[in-house]
Formats: sequence, structure tokens, C-alpha cells
Amino acid sequence: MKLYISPTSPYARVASITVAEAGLAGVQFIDASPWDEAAKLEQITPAAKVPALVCDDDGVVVESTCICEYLIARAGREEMLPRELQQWRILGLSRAAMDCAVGVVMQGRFGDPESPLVERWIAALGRIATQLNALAEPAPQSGERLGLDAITTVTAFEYISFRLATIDWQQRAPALAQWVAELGRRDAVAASAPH
Ligand SMILES: N[C@@H](CCC(=O)N[C@@H](CS)C(=O)NCC(=O)O)C(=O)O
Repeated sequence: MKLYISPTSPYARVASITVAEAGLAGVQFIDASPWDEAAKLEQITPAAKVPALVCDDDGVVVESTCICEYLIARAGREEMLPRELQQWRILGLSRAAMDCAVGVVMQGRFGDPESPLVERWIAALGRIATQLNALAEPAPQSGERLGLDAITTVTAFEYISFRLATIDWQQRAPALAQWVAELGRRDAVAASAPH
């Protein structure tokens, strides 16, 4: 299988970490910037976004959530999917944080940095961080696999620190900050840090 990614995309990073945590062998990672190599990506996926997964029969799976669930199923690691309500809540809130953060970055790059949407999404990020702070869990031991919920949380909040460093979510959500820092030290997570 070939996984198309870019080094700064949080959606692509969730898929990359999922491959590593699920222990899936035989996945080839291919860098493709959606902005500088749009033509290359268009030939792979009609959405021209990363991540995109080209399977061995050339079928293509798009959208990070679908890709991760497919990879987890392929690896037979269903324990990485949420089971408890709390894990679903964490996954959903972290996805929402990722969408808000990417939206702010995209407005700054291609839209209007003064747009009311930016203010709205930054405010939402603060509220999401507060809720996740109350849900923060101990990081799993090194022998345990990370679930998709924790993978999404660490990826979303490291992306915010990387691209939107002026947002001080750590001050507002210290338990979340500690959780994200612990998760960030895991091999599969540290190896894919945005750059
Ligand atoms: N909902 C998609 C979002 C993917 C996405 O927006 N990726 C960005 C990079 S962070 C991209 O490729 N953007 C190109 C575009 O929007 O045309 C997913 O979860 O996979």
C-alpha cells in the first residue's frame, strides 16, 4: 500500500502514526504537497488532499478517518478504535480541534486572516481544550498501543503548537498539556513530528 502524506498535515500524520502503532508492514510513505504538487495528487485522488491511501489492488481510500479505520481493520487491531464513551468524546473533540486549527491556518494562507471565522475557531479551540482537559487520561505504557483517540489528540494539539504558537492552550488546559507531552514522547509520535 502507498500512503500519500505531507510532513505538516495533521490529517496525514494521524494516518502515519496509525500505521506505526498498528504495526502494519509494507506501507510505503510518499510525500506529496497538496499545494506544490497538486497535479500529482489529482492523479491519485479526486479530492487532491492528503492523506490518500492507494491499496494493493489500486483502489484508493480517502479521508483520514476512513483511512485509519481501514488500516486498523487490515492490521486486526480493533482495540485501537474507541470503545468507551469517553474515548469517542476525546476522538470527536480532537477532530474538531484539528478542523478549527487547520481552518485558521488556511484562512491565514488563502483567505482573510481578519475573517470572523478565525476569531470563532480560535475561541472554539479554547473551549475544546477546556473540555479535553477534564477528559485527559494517563498515557498508555510503552508496551500498549495508542488508540485512534489519543493519536488524534496529540496530533491536533502538537499541530496547534507548531502552526499557531500564540494560542496558549497549555495554560488553559494543563492536564491536557501534560498528556500531550507524554504522548509526544512515544516513538511513533516523535518520529512524525511536523517539520
Ligand atoms: N477531511 C480530510 C482533510 C484533509 C485535508 O484537508 N488535508 C489538507 C492538508 S492538511 C489538504 O490536503 N488540503 C488540500 C486542499 O484542501 O485542497 C481528512 O480528514 O483527510
